[in-house]
Amino acid sequence: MRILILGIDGYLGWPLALRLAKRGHEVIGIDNLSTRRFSEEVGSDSAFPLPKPEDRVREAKRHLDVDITFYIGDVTDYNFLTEIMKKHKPDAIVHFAEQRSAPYSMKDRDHAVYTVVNNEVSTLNVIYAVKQIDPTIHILKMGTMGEYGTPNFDIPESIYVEAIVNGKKDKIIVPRKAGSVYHWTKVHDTDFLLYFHELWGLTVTDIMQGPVYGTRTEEIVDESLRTRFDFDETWGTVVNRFCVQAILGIPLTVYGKGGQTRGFISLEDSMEALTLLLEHPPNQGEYRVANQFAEIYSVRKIAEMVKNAGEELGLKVEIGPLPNPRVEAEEHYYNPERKVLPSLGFYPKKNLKDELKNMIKDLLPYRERLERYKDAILPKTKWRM
Ligand code: USQ
Repeated sequence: MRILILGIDGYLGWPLALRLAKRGHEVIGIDNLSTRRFSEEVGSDSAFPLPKPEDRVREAKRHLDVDITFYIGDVTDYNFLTEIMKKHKPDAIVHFAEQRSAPYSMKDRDHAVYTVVNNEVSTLNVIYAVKQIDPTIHILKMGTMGEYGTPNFDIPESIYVEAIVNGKKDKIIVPRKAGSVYHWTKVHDTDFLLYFHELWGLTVTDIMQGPVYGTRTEEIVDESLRTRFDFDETWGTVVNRFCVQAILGIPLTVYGKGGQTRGFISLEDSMEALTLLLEHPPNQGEYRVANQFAEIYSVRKIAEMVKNAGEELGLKVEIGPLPNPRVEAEEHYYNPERKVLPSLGFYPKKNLKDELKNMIKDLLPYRERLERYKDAILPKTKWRM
């Protein structure tokens, strides 16, 4: 297949490019390199130094013998996007080209507005470009489990549910309750995609993914192929952050009671799941929702697991609960359905306990580099300013 990855320079985009190219697909990518700039904006950087785009492409050729086409540009520029689509005629588009950080979206009005404009314009551009150029293209859209918040019902793997409202039954979109401006943009993406799918018969996979952790995939066989790894308060997600904190001797930053529970997935398993969804597209004109996670844990449990993994590797790790800078449920029910990926043959190969040790081992040689960005670790962004 010919696959266009929007956001190819990111934590998921780059390893997905390597995976798909290695499997014989033609991979074309676009990125505006915004995460590199935004990480600098908050006084941080990737734990692993990132090669320039042209060096990434060259190293992929050298180590994996694959050809990847990497364009620097912005998906919110409609002409740029459609020119590339006309040139490469993709069978599928993977849409990762969004601002992906909840704290970044909650810093102030400017960051909220940027997040909304970037994420919603990019999604609308993808929708209109597919309609204009080839409506049979499969759109694989990265959504988030966070669209639903933490409801007191089992999160279904479908877009509609039957509900009784004021005594009358109807089919309604599964209720969503996002917990940040970023998460709301993902809700709106789903609403736009669903609306235009119903208008124009677009073929869509809407992936509801939980937080991803990890440093490795099968294709990362050399330092030069590593994907970015963020650990600051804005761009790092909880597991990745805790591993770096364990190395730097910072008490693990459990927010509030730590009962916040999410569905986690390793980087390797995320790549496996995305590849399966691409290689087994839905029927033409179908809207498919896939809940993408492997194991469910609370933040408190993750902190205990990181502490154990760190101590087995000789680190002294403390857990240091902090007042929660976010507004979210700290003890709640959490039970998302998961049928679509298993029906395609997906079973997670990795588990958090083993991966934590691999992550800490991979990060330890970069301790000095991590020290440089230590000030960006403790949370400063507050939901209630
Ligand atoms: N948390 C802590 N301590 C920390 C960092 C986070 O206790 O140092 C807590 C947060 O309060 C939250 C949970 O851990 O309850 C997850 O936070 P996170 O920063 O790992 O993830 P989140 O902000 O939810 O966003 C990440 C990705 C986002 C993706 C989402 C999936 O950045 O792109 O959509 O995970 S989900 O969480 O299912 O919404």
